[in-house]
Amino acid sequence: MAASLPIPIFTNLQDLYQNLGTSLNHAERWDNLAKEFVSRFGRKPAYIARAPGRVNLIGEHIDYQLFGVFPAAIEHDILIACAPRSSPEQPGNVVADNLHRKYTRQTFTPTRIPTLGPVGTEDVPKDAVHVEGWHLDIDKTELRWESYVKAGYYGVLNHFFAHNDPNAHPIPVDLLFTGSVPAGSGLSSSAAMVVSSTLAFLAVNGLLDDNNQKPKDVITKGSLVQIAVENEKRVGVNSGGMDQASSVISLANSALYVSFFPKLSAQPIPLPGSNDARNPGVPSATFICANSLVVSDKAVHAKTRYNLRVVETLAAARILAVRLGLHVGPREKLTLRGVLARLMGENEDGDEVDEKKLAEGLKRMATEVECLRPEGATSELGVTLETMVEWSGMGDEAFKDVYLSWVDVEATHFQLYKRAKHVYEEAMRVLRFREVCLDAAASSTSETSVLEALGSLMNESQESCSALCECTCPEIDELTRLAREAGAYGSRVTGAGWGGCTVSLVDATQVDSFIAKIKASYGPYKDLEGDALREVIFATKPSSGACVYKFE
Ligand code: NG1
Ligand code: MG
Repeated sequence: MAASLPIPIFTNLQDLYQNLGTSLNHAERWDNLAKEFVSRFGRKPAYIARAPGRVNLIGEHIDYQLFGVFPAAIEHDILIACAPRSSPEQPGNVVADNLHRKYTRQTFTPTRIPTLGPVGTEDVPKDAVHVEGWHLDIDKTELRWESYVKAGYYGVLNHFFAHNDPNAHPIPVDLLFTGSVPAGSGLSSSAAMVVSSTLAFLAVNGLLDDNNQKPKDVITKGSLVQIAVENEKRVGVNSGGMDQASSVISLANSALYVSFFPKLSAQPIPLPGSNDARNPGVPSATFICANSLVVSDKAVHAKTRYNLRVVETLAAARILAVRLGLHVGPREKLTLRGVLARLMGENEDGDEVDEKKLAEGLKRMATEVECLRPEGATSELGVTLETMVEWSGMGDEAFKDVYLSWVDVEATHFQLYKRAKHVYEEAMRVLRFREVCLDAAASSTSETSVLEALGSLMNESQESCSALCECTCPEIDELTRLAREAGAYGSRVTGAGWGGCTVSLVDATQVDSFIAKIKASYGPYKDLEGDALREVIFATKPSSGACVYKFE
């Protein structure tokens, strides 16, 4: 199983580049980072940690409801050169520097606190993030680059240095970052930052070396995903696990089907024609990312956007369960996937998912959600908080405590029907998308009809993201329309949305002409040339997931 494999550690550069399996010239970038590290810190790095961004091909806003998604790691990544520093008087001190001048050098030290005191006391500031025995401040009021570094560090401290051994000290460390994942564009620069930071701290603290580990401590790809998901929540978004899973587990030349129920599992899936890209006449799937250039600031808008979707879908799940007469614990935050499992009598603690049963269940749920349709004059707006509480069958206080106390949301109305319908139908599309890819791989066919089938699922997904999930924006809607006009089989928003990138499915032979057409038709691209244009619209090949290079 892909998730139970260890994190790849390379000591030979040729093996590393081969594993990355991409066409980019890596050598120059890795080499330059190592040289810069020497010039800034006066010694060689001990490791370089790498984590890629990802493009989600299909399955949007459903991972936090525990439905499977279909992303692929991209070639764009974050690299961190790092080395321990011998200054034992400052345990755990971090100097984090960045090749990008915009991100200035940051220094911070986690503080050991003897016992965890009540929040707000002198030892434990109000907004501190608590580690049993350590604390580290993460500024949630504004987006700061080092917050992702701290988030990565937090998990390492929490998992490996939080016990009562006074001799267990994290090592002081120097870090140098470089990144090629565009920030705030839906390609998960945040997950790439958190995963690579987590890996760098694990590496310098000797936690990835075989000889230092007890078997139970071996850090698998799956356990790195779990730590990274928890870590990223520290930055303030209650996300699912798609980004971290694809950044960690992906393999070159394959997309990744990631499912979260009953537990995390991941299956690499080849894309149609991915081995025939240079074979003229054979249609081959190429995915093109195009940035709408609308920046969606998650930190600023989470209350009315991302986190609101999380709350709406959770509330919808409880109400559905109640209406379908299913058991739901008084304080249980049942997911939409959980509702389906209970309806179909699935084993919620088991390992296996009966795929046929899942598909049948999804079909049924897509109609059961009708019971969530709001009525009355203001039904377009959704339902008010009062109605939602009433429908849930819970008391006002209990409802607010379970669904609203842990997350910041701002809304007068809640769209339960639209969101739940989106989730179940989108989950169905993911299964179909996966099936089309698997069938094409099994018969080694890559015909136009295969790309057409995938493309129309992507178009349906875009329509649903726009009309039901309402996570697009006019520019994204326009860009996907232009992409279809320019010959894409399908085009959709990728990632959280409200701006950021689109992903379009194009035949490998059409990439250049497609990009030229979009440049000519999408207003914000008109004045962009050369590198500036390549930064906003580019074809991507599925890349491999996170790894570490160890200097010897
Ligand atoms: P982005 O914003 O693209 O990183 C977010 C979530 C995902 C998933 C998608 C929507 C984070 C870190 N990630 O992705 O888990 O829910 O939105 O499908 O917030
Ligand atoms: Mg992100």
